[in-house]
Amino acid sequence: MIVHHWDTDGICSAAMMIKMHDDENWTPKIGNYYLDDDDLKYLSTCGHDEIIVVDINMENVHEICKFASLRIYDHHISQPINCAKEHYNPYLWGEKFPSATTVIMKRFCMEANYLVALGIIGDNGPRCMELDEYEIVKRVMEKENVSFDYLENVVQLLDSSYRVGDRRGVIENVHLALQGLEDIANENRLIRSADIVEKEVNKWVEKANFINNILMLRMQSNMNIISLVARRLVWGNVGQTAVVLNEKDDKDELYVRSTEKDLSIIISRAKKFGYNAGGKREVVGVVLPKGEGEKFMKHVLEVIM
Ligand SMILES: [Mn+2]
Repeated sequence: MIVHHWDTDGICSAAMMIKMHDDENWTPKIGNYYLDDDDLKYLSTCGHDEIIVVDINMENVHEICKFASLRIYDHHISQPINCAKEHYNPYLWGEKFPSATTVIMKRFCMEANYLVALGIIGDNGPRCMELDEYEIVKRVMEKENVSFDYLENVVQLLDSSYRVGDRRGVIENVHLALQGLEDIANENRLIRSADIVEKEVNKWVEKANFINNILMLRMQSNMNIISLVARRLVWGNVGQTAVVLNEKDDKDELYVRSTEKDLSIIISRAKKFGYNAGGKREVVGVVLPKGEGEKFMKHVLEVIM
């Protein structure tokens, strides 16, 4: 069983694992960077004795070792998981990888293909052009005879499922991704959800404003678009830091993205407060109980100002 992140990099990482060895795939509840009781019960009773986790750092992932053998391939900030049969995350030895697809490619000596490229673009957007790994993207563009815009659109389509909260769609997308770029690009289910997402994101992005050189936005949306909104804010303003607070019906979300500051300290601070938090040096996402976002945002601003 492959357990994967719900975004494009996670979907493509799962597809790469399945390409090597046919398997089922599954994603935790969208927005949960941990396995809740339902999810643990499902995984422990689904009849798989090996579970491979890709592109997601779940704080209680070690629970899996109680009922299955565990392997992890990831590139997020994390601690070593000692009960895992293999925990391959270059972050653990100080190497930064732009996607889990590049981690898996390296670990299994695979050739660069469109799945690898989609993972790179998914996690980095147009900024991936500044990375060494952009060579991989360029090679794929030549081989598949497609433009960067085309690949970026495919990423938006794959990501639209989690953004509208379609967990089953995320799981189906792994198989769609294995069929090839054209099948993803022509999938009506995804074209519809991407359209809904686009309208919602545009509505909020234009409401951001600068406070002490930091782009700030308070929004209220039940869609999972906070990371996309933060990205749009930073990409349009190079060298910027964006702080977005989203007050959902059932919880608060805080997302910080910066192209210049090391944000890892925010993760440890959030965890000290007991919040669910994760990310990389340049992005941090925190999930908080409803009504607590505003308070924690003050701590965040202390760190980045
Ligand atoms: Mn990733």
